[in-house]
Amino acid sequence: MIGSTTTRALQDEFGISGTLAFRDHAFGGPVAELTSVHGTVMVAVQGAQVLSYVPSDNGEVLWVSPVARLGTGKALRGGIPVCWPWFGPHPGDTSQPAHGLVRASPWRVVETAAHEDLVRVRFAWALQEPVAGCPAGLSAQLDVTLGADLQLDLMTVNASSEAVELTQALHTYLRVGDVGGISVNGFEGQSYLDQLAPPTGTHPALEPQAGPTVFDREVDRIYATRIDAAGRSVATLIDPALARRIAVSGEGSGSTVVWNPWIAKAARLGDLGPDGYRQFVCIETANAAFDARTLPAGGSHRLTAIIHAVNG
Ligand code: TA6
Repeated sequence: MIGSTTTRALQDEFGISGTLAFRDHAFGGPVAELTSVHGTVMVAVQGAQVLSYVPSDNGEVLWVSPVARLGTGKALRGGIPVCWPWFGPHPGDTSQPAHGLVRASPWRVVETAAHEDLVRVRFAWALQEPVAGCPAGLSAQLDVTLGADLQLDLMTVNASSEAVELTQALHTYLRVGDVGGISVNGFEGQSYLDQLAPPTGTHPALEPQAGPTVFDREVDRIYATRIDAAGRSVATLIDPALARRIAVSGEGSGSTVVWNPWIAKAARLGDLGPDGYRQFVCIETANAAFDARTLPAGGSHRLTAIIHAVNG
């Protein structure tokens, strides 16, 4: 458990009576709890990782492994891990952790705010020295806002004197009634990079998506996201068993990762709990693979995910 004095200090400095409180979570670390007329959100200080989102008119939207723990030095399985400043394996250094540097690392709480029906907590993380090709001066800020939906804004600033190639994802684990009965709309006619296809040289083939995305095997795809005139994308999870639809909208993102490990990979991962693979699907708002972003010296980029659940 990260020291409860940390939690007490966070509560004293950033707590907002009746709407935002810090407490030690059973998973073993401090969390921020956001509460409003729209529902509740819980965010761990470790990884600035959203662990729960319960709208006032719906059930839990996110999935967290029943065997998840904070403070183990590993990313907690579930919720919305922040993959930054690279997505997947490090492009040049296999000794680096998958999905970047910050998922299992404590972030700094820098601000909290409550305004009308919005409640927000802001976290920050900054590279103090160069790591794996990422220069000191590269920093991230994550805003988690509870309103009529859940919004995450991941802002990257490159205050270094060199250009940085950034890949990243808000790796959202959505709770489902049974993964075999769901479908995901929004990628019909789009191309995707099949992460399960055997590597084929420097330019892996893009596959065409015909119809909704369904799950009867391991699925690990990086879709070229369809962007509207406002620069926004949307993927919709249809979940008949829970009688709900969940829209995952993105801004600043040209790629969306859709993943379910299915049986064999779930067994290899070993931290999903019994039949855990049937209880979630990941729809990840990203800048991944072909959608990497180059930040010039002094440049910045905002990646936004907006999650909204509707009954029916
Ligand atoms: O987002 C899909 C993915 O890259 C999969 O390939 C799988 O590795 C998943 O992320 C989980 O990665 P993790 O490092 O959290 O086990």
